[in-house]
Amino acid sequence: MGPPYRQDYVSVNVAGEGSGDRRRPSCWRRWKQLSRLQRSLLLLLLLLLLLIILAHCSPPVHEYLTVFAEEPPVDEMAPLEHVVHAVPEPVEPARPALTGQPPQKKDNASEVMVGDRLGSDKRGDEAIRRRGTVIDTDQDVGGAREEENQDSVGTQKDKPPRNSDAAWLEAVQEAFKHAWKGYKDFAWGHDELRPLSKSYTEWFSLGLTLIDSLDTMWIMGLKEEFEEAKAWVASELTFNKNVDVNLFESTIRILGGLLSTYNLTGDQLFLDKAKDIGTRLMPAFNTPSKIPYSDVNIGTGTAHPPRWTSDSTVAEVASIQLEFRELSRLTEDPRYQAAVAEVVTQIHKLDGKLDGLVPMFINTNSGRFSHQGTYTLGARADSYYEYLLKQWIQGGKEENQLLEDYLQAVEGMKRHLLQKSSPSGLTFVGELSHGEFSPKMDHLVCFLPGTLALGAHNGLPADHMDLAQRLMETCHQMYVQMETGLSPEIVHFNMYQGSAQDVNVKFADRHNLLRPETVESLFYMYRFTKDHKYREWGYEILQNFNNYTKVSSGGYTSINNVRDPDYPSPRDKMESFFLGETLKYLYLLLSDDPHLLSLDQYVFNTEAHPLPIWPSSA
Ligand code: DMJ
Repeated sequence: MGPPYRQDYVSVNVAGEGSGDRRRPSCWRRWKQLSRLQRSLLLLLLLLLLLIILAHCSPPVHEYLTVFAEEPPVDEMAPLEHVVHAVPEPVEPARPALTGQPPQKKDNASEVMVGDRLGSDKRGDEAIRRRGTVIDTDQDVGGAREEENQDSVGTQKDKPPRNSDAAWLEAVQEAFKHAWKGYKDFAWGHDELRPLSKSYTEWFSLGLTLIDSLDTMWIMGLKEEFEEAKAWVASELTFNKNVDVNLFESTIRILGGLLSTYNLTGDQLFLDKAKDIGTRLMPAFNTPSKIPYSDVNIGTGTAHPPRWTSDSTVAEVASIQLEFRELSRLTEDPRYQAAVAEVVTQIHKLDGKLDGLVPMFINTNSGRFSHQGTYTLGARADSYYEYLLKQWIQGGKEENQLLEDYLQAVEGMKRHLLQKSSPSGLTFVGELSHGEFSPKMDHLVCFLPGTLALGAHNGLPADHMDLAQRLMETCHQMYVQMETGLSPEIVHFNMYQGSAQDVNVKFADRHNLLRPETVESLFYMYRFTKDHKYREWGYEILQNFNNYTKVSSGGYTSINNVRDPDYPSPRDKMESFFLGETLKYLYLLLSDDPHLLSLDQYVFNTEAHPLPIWPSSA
């Protein structure tokens, strides 16, 4: 019998393992002694354990499972005329209270670092770090060191200073200057800023943000910035380019922006440029039906529909009228106005409307509505309604056909799309699809309170104003019920008695693109009612843009998740309408000067560019 140590040595070699781990052989031996069933069970247990750990570490999966489990019961109480379309996808519950108070941030809402579990983002060599009130792009990846501005972390430090017009105006100006700084430093002359990557995106390659911002700078009295931008328009802006542009987007942002700036400044440069782009857009109307194509090449003068269809969007073909009509008035060339009037006249006569409500698509060959049966005040139809009223106002309230179509559409909306939520009874505008009602409301629909109020101000029925007030409250709730105090792109309202909260938000709808519609309506509501709550609501929204979308090196960014104040997940894009519309409406709302662009003298296009109401011909 040999000595005991020899036995140990032998056992290591028999196990066939390396010599570095003396415990292994005995574990392995125990494992081998287990039956096949025992081994399978153990492996299964390990796998389960791994899955549980993963679910806890990965917020999207974890949240998805939780929220899906909280899905409200499907339809118990259908509205009178239509079957309620059940919400088919998982939704996130909203904050239950309807207090109107700004949401409280969590105490630990301090910062989000690159590489942490809440969602990291790294572009190039930069770390993107959110530090309470700004998204900081200036730290490197390993830069987890604490910064000096800890006092601003995770606090609602900016409460509305009541009745302080000067402070409010300064706050909007500061926001604009910060947005402009980002654009100037990293995207000058390009279409849109990517504030996190300190670069830009091109859409039409026409300096979209710069043109969209011109009149905002003029209105805010930012002369230096305006002059710099004007110099770029004079020396760099050319429309003689082989690029495809979208007729609607280039009309409302570029043509509208140039016409508005011409009207405000009287500078011929802007009218010349407006005439140039307006003329280059005209080939879009050369279609069999005279309903324009969606896209035009402004260099070659050829127009075409999208690759996959010969349809155009109703909102797009019916929301270019204010601009082309104004171009005709200023140039005394009737061709522009005639082209857009033809579209309105044709839509007026078309079958397929539901009590004044229009479908979302129209065919450029046949001139008829296509994909009929869906009615919404949101995307693809929204500004059709807005422009019926605004053309009527622009033209001195003489074009009765426009008024009739508008009034009929409001009645149609009240009859088919208006509902109340549960438990709080918020009035909202849903959608109808082939007879089924869906309690879905886009943030885009929040233009409606302002438009209804504008109509009432111009002599339309007083109940339009009542409805405007109720819808304004709803749009406000779409902000205050979110953890960031910023609205998502789309909400779904609960209509079932016993619901715990009024608003649900699907995962895919949690983004905020810095859109203007709610602050736009707040501006109208305040002008017409003088109720200061509307200004306070607007100021809160501004603060929340500052808290969750401001990028330290300049600019603001769209975000992916309005429900996560710890990491709203920046998208790295500043839309031109943030400067053209959102900040302009905030400035007008907070200025409290009814003579600054009086609503009895100006009508705003759908991109917030003010155009004059035409002098009466009488
Ligand atoms: C803008 O371009 C216009 O307001 C348009 O009518 C809708 N979409 C954006 C803003 O949300």
